[in-house]
Amino acid sequence: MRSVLALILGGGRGTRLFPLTKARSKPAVPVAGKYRLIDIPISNCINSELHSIYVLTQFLSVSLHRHIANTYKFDMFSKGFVEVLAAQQTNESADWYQGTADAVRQNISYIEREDPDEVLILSGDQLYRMDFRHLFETHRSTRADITIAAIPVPEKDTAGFGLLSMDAQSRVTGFVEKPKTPEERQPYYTSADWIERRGIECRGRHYLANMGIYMFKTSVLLELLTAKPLATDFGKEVFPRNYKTKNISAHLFDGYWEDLGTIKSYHEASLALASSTPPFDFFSADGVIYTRMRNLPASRINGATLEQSVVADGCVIGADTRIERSLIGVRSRIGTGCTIRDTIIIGSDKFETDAQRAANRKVGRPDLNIGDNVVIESAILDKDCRIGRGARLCNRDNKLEADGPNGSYHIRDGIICVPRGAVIPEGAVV
Ligand code: ADQ
Ligand code: ADP
Repeated sequence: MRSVLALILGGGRGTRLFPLTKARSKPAVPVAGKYRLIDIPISNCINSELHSIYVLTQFLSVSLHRHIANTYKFDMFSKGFVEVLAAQQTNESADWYQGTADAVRQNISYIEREDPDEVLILSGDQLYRMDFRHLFETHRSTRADITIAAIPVPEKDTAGFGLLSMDAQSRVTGFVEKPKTPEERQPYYTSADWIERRGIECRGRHYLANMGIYMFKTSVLLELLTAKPLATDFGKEVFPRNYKTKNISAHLFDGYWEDLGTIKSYHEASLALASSTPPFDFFSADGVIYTRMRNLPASRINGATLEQSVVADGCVIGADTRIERSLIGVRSRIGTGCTIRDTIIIGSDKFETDAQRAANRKVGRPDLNIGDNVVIESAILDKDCRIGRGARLCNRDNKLEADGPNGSYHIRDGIICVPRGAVIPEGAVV
């Protein structure tokens, strides 16, 4: 894998994950109690012996930079790097990255400097475990210009994906980005026989979806990115324009793979991790997911009841609190007598001292995280939020979209999101 350079697409404007992206770039969004989104693709790269990695992001937050610099260190004998390339004003461009292809084009000088044979382009907002060496084998053995990772999906799940059609030799013969009508989808129907001959059970999944994971021969990537008219996106322009003239192959994948790019999918996939049979296994010995080491104490739980929940390090959970199907992130402090269901609590950056808690009382400010007798259902609480005692966050009016006073909360897809550092006063009802 020494000839391969990885580029991780760290997100556009991040509107789909708002308010988690209100004050941080997408790769820095916390996930699974103690990780950040960027840890997933970087860990996949490291586990595939791929050690040259750039992360392309729209803005460079201090916390993202610190996270990457402190987590991914290569020693002097194993050459490698993980570096963040933020969209910036240069002589050639004064814009943010306009799309995925544009993001890569704006960093061509970094690709040329590394001079790799292949460039692996990855999405930064997916939860999966893949050994990219297998993709590389497919790419080399089919002598492809481009290899796209593809997963079979049923027709009902096709709306958000690019679809591929394939010939008997596993060459891509067609590509359509997010088809809307049955007529547009129809040419992409793949027979069970075709899929099963490649060792994958079809189970009604007759469409091959583009996973947003691409391996390019470097010369072909540079040619396609500089061809006029300039392409903005891989899915919208580069593949539909070039599948006829370039040799594109597909690498089939049949494991767990989930998008975390919207509030709804982030909420669903996170809660699935807390179930008794999680579809993605953080405990797996092959394919460790790395993150920054924190020297946190083990969690202290006193008379609480937890069901299908995950609790990270450094948490304190009070008596008579009931937590169901929830994910409790680092340094969370939860009071007594609470009920928490279907909720992700991201946690805190620090612990409050007794003196700080006494000071909170004086100014009438709730303590960090969750006070006593709070009820929360179907929510995402970002870092350092303060939920006053007796508050109820249950989306009482069943709203799909709403914004609370002074940005104290936002409801997206029916999920209550409390932004980083927000305060919900004592006894409030949302
Ligand atoms: P989308 O899911 O719509 O479709 P897209 O918006 O192209 O994804 O983003 C792909 C990745 O690039 C994401 O990780 C995103 O955060 C990142 N990204 C987007 N815009 C960016 C920008 N301007 N700068 C930096 N990073 C950016 C794509 C394909 C589909 C395919 C799905 C699979 O187009 O064909 O099926 O991914 O998820
Ligand atoms: P987390 O992953 O725990 O959310 P953050 O990067 O957001 O970590 O930082 C959490 C807290 O720890 C912040 O107060 C930050 O200033 C501090 N911190 C993080 N990394 C370091 C470091 N390398 N040195 C000193 N303080 C740090």
